[in-house]
Amino acid sequence: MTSATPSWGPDFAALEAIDPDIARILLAERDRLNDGLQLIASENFTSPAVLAALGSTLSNKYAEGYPGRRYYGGCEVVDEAENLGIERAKALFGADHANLQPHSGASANLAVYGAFMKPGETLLAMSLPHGGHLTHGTKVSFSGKWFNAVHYGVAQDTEDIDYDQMRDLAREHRPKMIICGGSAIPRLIDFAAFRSVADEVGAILMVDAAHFIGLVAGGAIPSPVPYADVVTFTTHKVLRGPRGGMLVCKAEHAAALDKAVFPMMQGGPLMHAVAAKAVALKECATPEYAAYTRQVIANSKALTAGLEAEGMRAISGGTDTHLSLLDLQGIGVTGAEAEARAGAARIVLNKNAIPYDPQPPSIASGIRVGTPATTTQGMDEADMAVVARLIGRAVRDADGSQVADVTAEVHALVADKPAYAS
Ligand code: DSN
Repeated sequence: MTSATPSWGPDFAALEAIDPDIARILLAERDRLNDGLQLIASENFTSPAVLAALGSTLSNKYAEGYPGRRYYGGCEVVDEAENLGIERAKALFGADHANLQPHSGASANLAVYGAFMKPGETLLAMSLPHGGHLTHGTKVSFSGKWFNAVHYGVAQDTEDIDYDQMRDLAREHRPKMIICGGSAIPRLIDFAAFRSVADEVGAILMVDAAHFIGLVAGGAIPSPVPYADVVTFTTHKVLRGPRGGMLVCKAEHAAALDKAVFPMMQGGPLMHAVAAKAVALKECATPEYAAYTRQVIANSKALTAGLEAEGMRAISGGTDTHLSLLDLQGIGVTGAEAEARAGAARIVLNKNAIPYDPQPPSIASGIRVGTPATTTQGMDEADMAVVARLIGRAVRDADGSQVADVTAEVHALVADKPAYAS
């Protein structure tokens, strides 16, 4: 079989020839993305340029260490990629220092704990059922097994972060580290408030910005970088880069955090992923990306308003970001039912616990929806109004009688705005 692409780059024909099963799966996943609405708040459609870097010969290189200080020969080329990425990250976020090597957000968080904490010491973070994250001290994670985790939540009336509770817990427990950020927080976070509490009790402030760092990169929401000792994030959410992690920090913490990423927590970096992160950071520095991030939020607000009109209650009364959390108790549907019914009509979203949820997490009373992916494919507020109506129909469709109709409308909506060209 001949190939139109050179032997050193992504070569789909070669893959088809060698492994037709995996080739078929790759096409099936592209078709799945094109065939419906992707509303998982933590997902996006990364660019062909990022995918090209991921599918490159940089995947071959061992490069333990950092640019100019490696434990292997032949790193002069990958050094250039990592240096470009570091400089782009520093410029984009106004940070003193950046590390692009964490394999994931969890790895980045692990490195921060490694740099600043010893087993048994105390961290203060948002509780997972209120919107936090697995790696912020839950009992099933290393972070909850190795450290004494204390959790703040949202206030019952506002459903926004309970800053008074956070401050009181910090004063009582004197944590070594305070963490803000999470995976289901629709509202802006008051980083100055966290900084002032961290200063008062002598704690390190870590912001896990995985969900919203892309909005920061585009200038659509305020940045945590001036306030935090260290900001960790994933690179594949709104930021629209490859799957992976990253951190930026103040100069005084650079050496400790670099040592914690390598050699404390990781071995060889994934240089193809590091290069792909550099590509994404370049894309994020453009006016087009800034406009994209503003549209992500506009779409999120429109989708949330539409879902409220469908009888779903927006936790905290709305959203300032790319995601919202909807309480479905008022329409008598569980999160698990909603996820399954929407999925049957090619609308992909996830069930999610809501604060003070009476249901277990496997059922949940809510759903989480986000607009990074649909905005990448060019949808606007008018499209979101249609999407909200389709979700409303799908999640109420207990007997499946609406599946064909709703699926047809989903297909009409995505027909001229595919995630990826076929
Ligand atoms: N699993 C990610 C999310 O969906 O938000 C967080 O790690």
